[in-house]
Amino acid sequence: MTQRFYVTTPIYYVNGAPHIGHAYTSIATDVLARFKRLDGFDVFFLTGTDEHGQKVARAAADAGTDPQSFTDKVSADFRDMSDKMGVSYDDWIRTTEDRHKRSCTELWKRIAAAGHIYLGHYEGWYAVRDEAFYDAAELTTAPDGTRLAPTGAPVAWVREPSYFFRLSAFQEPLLKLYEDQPDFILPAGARNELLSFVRGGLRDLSISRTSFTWGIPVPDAPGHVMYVWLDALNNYVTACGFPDPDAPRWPFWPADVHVVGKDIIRFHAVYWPAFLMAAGLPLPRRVSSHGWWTVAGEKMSKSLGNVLEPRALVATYGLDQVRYFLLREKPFGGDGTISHPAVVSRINVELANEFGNLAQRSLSLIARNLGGALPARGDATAEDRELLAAAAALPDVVRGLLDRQVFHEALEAVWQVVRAANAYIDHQAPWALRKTDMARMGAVLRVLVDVLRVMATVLQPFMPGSMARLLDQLGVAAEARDFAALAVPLADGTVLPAPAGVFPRYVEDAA
Ligand code: ME8
Repeated sequence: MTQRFYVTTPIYYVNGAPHIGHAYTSIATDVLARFKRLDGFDVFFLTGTDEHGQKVARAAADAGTDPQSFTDKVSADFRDMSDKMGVSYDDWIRTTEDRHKRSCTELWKRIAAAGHIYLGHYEGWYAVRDEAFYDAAELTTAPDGTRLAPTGAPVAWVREPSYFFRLSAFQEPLLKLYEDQPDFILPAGARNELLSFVRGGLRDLSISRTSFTWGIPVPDAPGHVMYVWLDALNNYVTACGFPDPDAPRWPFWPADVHVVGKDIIRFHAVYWPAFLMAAGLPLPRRVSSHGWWTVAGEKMSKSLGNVLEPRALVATYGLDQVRYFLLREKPFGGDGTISHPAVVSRINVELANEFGNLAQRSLSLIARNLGGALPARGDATAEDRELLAAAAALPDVVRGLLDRQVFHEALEAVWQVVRAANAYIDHQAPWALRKTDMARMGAVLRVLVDVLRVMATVLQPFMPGSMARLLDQLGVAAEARDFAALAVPLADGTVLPAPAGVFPRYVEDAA
């Protein structure tokens, strides 16, 4: 039976325009989805938008529109951005859809029926920007007297009737979860932080609000709307058809990986499993968190005017170049910075020189000297065998690394083979063999084509468009590009199309 794989991005708040941070999460998740598809899995890849709550309601009011028209417009813009970034999602969920309202109502009822919800009064600090409650002890005071959350978001004192979720009852079950599934939270740094947070004790969580109406009504409780995080997290089961056990996608639950930024790990690794335990539903297998992008060392902000628009970056550098940079430049779990020279260097050194030139040199020697016909392998030398073995190991190596979401290590593993192949071509010098030993020249070029084929195949999830063009040039049929197809050698004598560079150098505009 085909194995299933369910992977998600966070659903993005529609209070403003998409930026490179959102694109980053979606591209990383896309790489996982594409890899698993090539590995023969039945994949469900979910993304979408988080549309309720005070933050979005305020943004709509500031724009002078009603929240529904506002969210329609911004959600469509996020969707356009995802499409332009090559994000191959299978479903685009919006929390204002009826299917989601039905699903949240049912989730609430199950948690309530199990005795985990009670009515009380909330009094405390709330940050609309984070849609989160904070303890007084966590706050700092700005020079102008404003009280600030640890994230820098201003907080306001809130006092209103509220339903509470008995989060305190889940401290032990959560600690047991983290212990039984040591990889439930990755990377280890994020896990350790969360462990000490949960060990410190959990307070019951306010899960309804009465001071505004832009949310999903709490069943049988006029005036209460659900806390936006309860609503938002539940999107992951809504998309599987919850509460219908016969929904075609229900077998995808529980999710294999929720990819999230480090800012929202607590919601995904504490609140979400606790809600699911309370409702008697299976828990996701992994929450994988990533670090933060800054722009030339500065936090992106509207006031600094340095917010990077993903579609504009693609127009400047090219889609696959941007995708490659984001996953290569920094360790997934750590922070990193984007700057023009850093992007240009990755493009010109690694993509154009090391990888693109290798393909171009090999394929043009075949075109010029062999009429474009794919040469046969010769008797393998030790060098041939070493390079071929390094390439043949790549699918397994990359699979192992992507199963732990260490994207930069996966690309580094491929690049070790790229560098080895460059050393090989320089040492074998097929252009010189042309005059002395045509048979050996053919054998060397065939080794290079076979190695390029494996590299292009495993790089498809990262750079789908460019690798499709390269696989065309290598004579690999469109239906033979998954990992299983690597077992079948290319046919000797296949006439390859005329080679054309896949990665142009980035040349600074003289103007
Ligand atoms: O938190 N660097 O939505 P959101 C890297 N709606 N990633 C970044 C980033 C940056 N500078 N800025 C944002 C929400 N991100 C909730 C989620 S899920 C049930 C609800 C990414 O629009 C990162 O993945 O604020 C972060 O988690 C996400 O955008 C937050 O998007």
